[in-house]
Amino acid sequence: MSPSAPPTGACPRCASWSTSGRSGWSTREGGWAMSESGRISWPAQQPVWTFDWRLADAPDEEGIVILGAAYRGHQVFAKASLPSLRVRYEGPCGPYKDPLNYNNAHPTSRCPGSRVCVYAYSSGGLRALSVESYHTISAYRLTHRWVFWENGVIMPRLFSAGIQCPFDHRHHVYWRLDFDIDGAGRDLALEYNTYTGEEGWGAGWHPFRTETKRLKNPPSRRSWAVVDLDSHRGYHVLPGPNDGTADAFSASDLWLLRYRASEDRYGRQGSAADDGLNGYLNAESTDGQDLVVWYAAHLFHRVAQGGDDWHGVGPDLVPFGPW
Ligand SMILES: [Cu+2]
Repeated sequence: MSPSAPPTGACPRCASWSTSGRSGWSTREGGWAMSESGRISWPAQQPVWTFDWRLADAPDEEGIVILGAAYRGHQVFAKASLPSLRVRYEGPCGPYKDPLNYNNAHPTSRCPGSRVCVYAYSSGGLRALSVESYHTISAYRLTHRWVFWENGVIMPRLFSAGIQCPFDHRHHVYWRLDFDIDGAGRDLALEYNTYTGEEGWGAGWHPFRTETKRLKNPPSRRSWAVVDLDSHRGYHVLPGPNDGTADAFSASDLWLLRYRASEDRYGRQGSAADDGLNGYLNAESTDGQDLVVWYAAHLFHRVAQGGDDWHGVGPDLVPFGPW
């Protein structure tokens, strides 16, 4: 049995999807790095989600990567990943960049044979498939999870516990969402605010036709969406309740970029001191283009809450239109 074989023995419900897992030595550059990867078609009967996943070591360390995801046969992502996780202390430590990779991932009791654990569950009458990895970096314990619901909702999540340095701090989590809704081109991103009028996209919605960076703004219920201009299928990007707002160290909450292969740096995005994303903003058109959305959450850890206090962040990605 390979280390990443489907954990059917450990999880009675694992029989409800078909997956092929494997581990091996390779990277996109042909180098020597361990990885674990697999293919999902879930549920096995009448699949609603199909995608590949991969968890690799350096230099491709970007948490669990989701590749070629399709919902009900329509493409959603070319790739979704977590290429940067930075932490800044209100004290004399760091800042640090904490890569989520194969090497610092560990099997858990739910999936003792693999570092990426795939399991199904039900909540509120809906079924979901979870793909997660558990990591330790120094004193930190981190869980990276993608949840795919049968109604199309996707929940990227990062959970963290453990105190590395006894000061309050924020973990800044950057998800890269390379949307390719119904294919790579013809996508448009919009922003919702309660104060925006009717501009042809429904009350409150304003389209962004060039690259931009944005902040969260809860008073105007600010959120975002990406829509395919031909099929009118799209996804909302809804900030999570604990995702926080940018600060001087991590200065934006969302970047809207035109896809450029050179701007996918895998796990080497930015540094501990700088997320490096503003350099990609060069006023390129985002009107009906191949788009990439970076979403940042800012997870606050108050040291007085202790090292066993788990906190989680992440947006909800909610489909709309005729999926
Ligand atoms: Cu922390």
